[in-house]
Amino acid sequence: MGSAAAAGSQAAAAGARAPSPGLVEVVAAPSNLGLRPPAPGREPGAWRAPGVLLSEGLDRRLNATRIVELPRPSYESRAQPGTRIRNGITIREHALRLADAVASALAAPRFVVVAGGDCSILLGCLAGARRAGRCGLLHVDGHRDFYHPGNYDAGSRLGSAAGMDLALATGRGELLLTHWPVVGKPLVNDDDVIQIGDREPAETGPGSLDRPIARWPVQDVLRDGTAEVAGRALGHLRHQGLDRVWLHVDLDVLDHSELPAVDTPGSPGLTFDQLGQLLSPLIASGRVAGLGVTSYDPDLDPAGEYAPRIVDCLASALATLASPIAGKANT
Ligand SMILES: [Mn+2]
Repeated sequence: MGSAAAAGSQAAAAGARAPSPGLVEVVAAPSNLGLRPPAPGREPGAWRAPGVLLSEGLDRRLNATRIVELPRPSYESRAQPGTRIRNGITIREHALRLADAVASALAAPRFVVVAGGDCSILLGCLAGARRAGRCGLLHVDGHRDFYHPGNYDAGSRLGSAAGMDLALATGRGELLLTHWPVVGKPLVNDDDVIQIGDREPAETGPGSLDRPIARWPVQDVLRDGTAEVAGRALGHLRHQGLDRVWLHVDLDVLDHSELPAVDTPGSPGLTFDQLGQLLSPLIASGRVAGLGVTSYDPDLDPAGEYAPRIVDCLASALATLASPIAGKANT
């Protein structure tokens, strides 16, 4: 029995409605709404990432059966009325469109890959995935993205949703981005979240993570290995009775020497190979409903040298789903 067939039977045993291998849909979510302007009067280039990844062959490499391209939302640097989150109103509008796209892909059923965009796309991904019931979150990110009015002074500056997406997803912050149609609030319970790969040591202070969110920082992944941490994460999902999760991958979990073309690069971090090795068993478990990839900024990659490596990494992580041979093995 191949690994994809094994993954399929595990998912069936767990009661998940898993798509057949090979049925991948790509949703392009060209948002840069959650980021600060890189310079006065300029807007972040993360909105270009889906187009660049598609032109590098992302859909072909994933053997995607369908591509849905959402319109590019318009970015405003100034505050919008009634919110202390930059582009808050537009983020909600974009997230609702994204949620529709994700929900229909999952209902098909297809495995959905959402190409962002900045981390604020997590909200639309979860809002769509949750319409079909309980769905946990594997948040693989170089940062915890956990700023909320309980741990920083929201009055002092306009907030960036890309630094608060995990807080918003767990119901912390403005109602504008925490309460969603069909689902209500929160998009995901703390108990149903696993954070992997952040390099932030502080357990208190601005952006600190509340218990009981499970967390393995990047230092653990580098010390114990990707297979060990993936195994712990899957053990936690089994323990929680979670047979369905959304996988959020912020590419800033990579070391800045591997991928400098993100809004907030850092170190230590993973290599592309390590990221693929971490994600692969998670996806092969059959518990992952879909994946969102965020933070690549083509404006910071003028020679276009990193897009092929991102596509390679995703293709390797998703190999058990994308391979037509794996599909035949399952029939
Ligand atoms: Mn992030």
